[in-house]
Amino acid sequence: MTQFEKVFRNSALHPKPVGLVLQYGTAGFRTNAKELDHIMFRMGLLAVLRSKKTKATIGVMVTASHNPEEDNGVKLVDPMGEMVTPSWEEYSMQLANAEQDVLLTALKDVIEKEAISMDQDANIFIGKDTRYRAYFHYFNTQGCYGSPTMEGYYRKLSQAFVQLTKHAPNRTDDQKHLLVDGANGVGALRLRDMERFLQNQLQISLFNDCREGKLNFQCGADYVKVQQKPPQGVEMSVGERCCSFDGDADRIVYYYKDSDGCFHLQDGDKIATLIGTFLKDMLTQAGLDLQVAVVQTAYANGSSTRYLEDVLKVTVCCTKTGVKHLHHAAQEFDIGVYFEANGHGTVLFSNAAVHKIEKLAQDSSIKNEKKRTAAQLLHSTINVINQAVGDAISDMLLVEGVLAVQGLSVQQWDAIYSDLPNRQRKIKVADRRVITTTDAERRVVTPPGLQEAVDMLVKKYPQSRAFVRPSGTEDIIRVYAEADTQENTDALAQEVCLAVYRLAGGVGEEPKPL
Ligand code: G16
Repeated sequence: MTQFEKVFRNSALHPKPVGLVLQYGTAGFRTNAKELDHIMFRMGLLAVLRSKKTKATIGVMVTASHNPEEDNGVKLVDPMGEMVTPSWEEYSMQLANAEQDVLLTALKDVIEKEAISMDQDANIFIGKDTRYRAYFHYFNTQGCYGSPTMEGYYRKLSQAFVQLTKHAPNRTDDQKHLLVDGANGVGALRLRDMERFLQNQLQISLFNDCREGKLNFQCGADYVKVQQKPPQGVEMSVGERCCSFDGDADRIVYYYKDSDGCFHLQDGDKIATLIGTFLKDMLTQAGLDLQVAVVQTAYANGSSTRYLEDVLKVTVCCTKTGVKHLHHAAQEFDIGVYFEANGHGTVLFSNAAVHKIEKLAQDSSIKNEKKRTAAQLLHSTINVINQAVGDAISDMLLVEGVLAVQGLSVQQWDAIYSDLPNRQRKIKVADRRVITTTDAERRVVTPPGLQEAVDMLVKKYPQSRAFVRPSGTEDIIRVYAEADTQENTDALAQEVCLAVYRLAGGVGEEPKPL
């Protein structure tokens, strides 16, 4: 039996529901797990082709990240850890949506267009989160994932973190203490394993750690960010530093409670600002002339953008939602800090920047201690960061390291700038594809009249901004609003929701004020 005959026979065991069409969205295919059987099979095929083409290991990530537990998803990861290149997103949709009888034609089309040698070996790494529907036995993994890689990761990051904190001696136990909400996801399991490598430089109290409770349910980074309240199951005292991961541990947000019981959120924008400020400080002290840029999306709080541009004086770019877009933009600079407000991000250093920093950090002839220390700190910063697409644990270690070195409490970090009140809402419509956008998703193109309605509403409130975009991971429209007060923000968000409901085919009950 030929390879293609085997593919055809096995694909029949994972049939595509006739007529079902799925899009490769913000972070791959993502929907109710019941609809994904054929997708998993077909993405296995595509991963093999991508590996043969690149002659390198390809990643297959089986996760629906922040979505509820009954959803699942899959995305392909290119050799350097980036999301798969856009032309291959197209191929993935061709394969995913091909009816059963033309699947082989679609497969052969990719092989031909990309001139893939089928004699080349393929190597696939598979990752999954803690969802119970994580099927991945379809893939030919050739035994290429396992514990040695995890230990390597723990050791590398922990050593870099310990190096960073050497420059922050005499920290009290309180300062070393961090509450972590693991969202009952994979990050909780990994963090438990990793703790022993941290040499007591971080003392973690872990909550929502998979022992009980559902993945992402009333916990996790998305819940905390969107609801603007602490997760269930975390016992916070006044002023204690807390953070939440999401289900697949690629997002992180921080928060604390003040003496009046008010909740304060430090989201991706605050993290980017903290890191950007630290890097600029260190570069100045080290006497290195490297350009730092911060990449954000439309969700970035207006105050953060103003602070970065006017006070910190760094270049700020805005891209469409999705790590793949931010990552690409950040690669254009010596040092590109990118974070989505939802806590997804990392820092990229160009090869030239790494080279300059390494050279300086190893230069024993430097007499100026401040300069030497700054170079070493920059060097440890590079090592603590996961430059692939970031992850919550490495981001957490970087934030903890920066706070320690700068001697900042969570309240002092929060006081760097004040967020404008903001609100995110979700609206259900019959077909979310009716809304198309432009200008990094800040303006609506279709349906006609919707952008004009949003513009009119925004004019009613001081310091306000609002936008509307279809989600690429959930079957909904997202609405974002910010204004001078929470009351005005909520009123604006409500009015924009109504405009979407009326002009873009809302379903179910009309949106109500929160
Ligand atoms: C994914 C993407 C993020 C994006 C988020 C929401 O996150 O990786 O870049 O911000 O979806 O996207 P959307 O608004 O299009 O639904 P995660 O953490 O769910 O993988």
